[in-house]
Amino acid sequence: MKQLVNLFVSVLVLSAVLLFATYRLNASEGYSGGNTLTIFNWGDYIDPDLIAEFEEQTGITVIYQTFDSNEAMMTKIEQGGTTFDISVPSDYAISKMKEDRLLLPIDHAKLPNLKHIDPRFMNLSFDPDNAYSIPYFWGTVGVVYNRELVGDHEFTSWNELWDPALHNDILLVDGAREVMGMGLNSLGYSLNDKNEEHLQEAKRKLNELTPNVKAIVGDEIKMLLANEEAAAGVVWSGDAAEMMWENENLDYVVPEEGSNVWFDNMVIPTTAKNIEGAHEFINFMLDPEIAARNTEYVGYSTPNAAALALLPEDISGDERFYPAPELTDKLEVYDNLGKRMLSHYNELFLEFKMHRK
Ligand code: N2P
Repeated sequence: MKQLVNLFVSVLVLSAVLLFATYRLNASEGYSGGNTLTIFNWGDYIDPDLIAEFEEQTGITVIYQTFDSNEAMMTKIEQGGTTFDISVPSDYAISKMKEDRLLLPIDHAKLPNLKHIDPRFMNLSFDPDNAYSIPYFWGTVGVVYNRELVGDHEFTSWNELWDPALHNDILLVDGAREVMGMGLNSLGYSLNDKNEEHLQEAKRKLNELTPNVKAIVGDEIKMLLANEEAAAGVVWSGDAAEMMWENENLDYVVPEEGSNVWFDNMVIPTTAKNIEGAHEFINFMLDPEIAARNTEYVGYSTPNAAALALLPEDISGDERFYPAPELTDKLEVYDNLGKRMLSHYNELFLEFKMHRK
């Protein structure tokens, strides 16, 4: 009898262990059974306190994962097999994901806070009527530079980055569209150019920049420039804003030949399991007070008019990060260049990276 009891206890313990292991496995794969919400966002792109507050308010448990490029994010979602209830692609990636049927329609009736978004950021060409995407942050691509380290340069032209005096002293954000776009813009071409000769010319021009490039980096770019490890960097505007809070020698400019204006929007991918929770999260992030706190934490520009009104004047009135529409109208949004051309841009960027080795 004692043996039988022992066996029974062992079986019970084993089942409990197995049950727990399965639960852990599911959780780590982003399984959205139960009341969980899996969010897939850019690195350093949310105030972590807000996630905790959302969990508290709704009883939903958030599983949070990050990516560092639209391309990496799209590949992961295309592969399927992982639950993502929310993602935050940029304009051209939204257009591509729509085309590839990777997005679910968003029910505006569930978003009472949508009214706070400035109409200037609604109905943009990549998603007319915002049927699949809701504004999160927006910004530009430009040059952050350290006034103490760059001599007379003010980077009103991209071409100033090629000055031999900046040998091994510049950093580039690790983005294919950003770096190729800069190469094309520096030659006076569009950052959506599909002409093969122009693209090859841009790559040759980028190769010539190699001696000045200290590193091509992700989110660490903020820390490196704030710590004066390099004199200048090609960055997204919000990262520049964050660095400038840390180091007052830094300034940010969008060169005159042109650059990119981008829009990152929240979407619900077809991999979603908690569609209700996804709407709750979007509406939560649209709340003016929440959006204002997120903006102060992250440094990027908010498309939420009511949130902007809550921010201190030194943020909302800074024209480097809230340029007037007349200025942003002169900048280009990345086009969805189509599968083949997007891969080609990636290849050329990779070749440029290899050239440095
Ligand atoms: C934040 C990344 C910003 C994304 N680390 C620009 N689209």
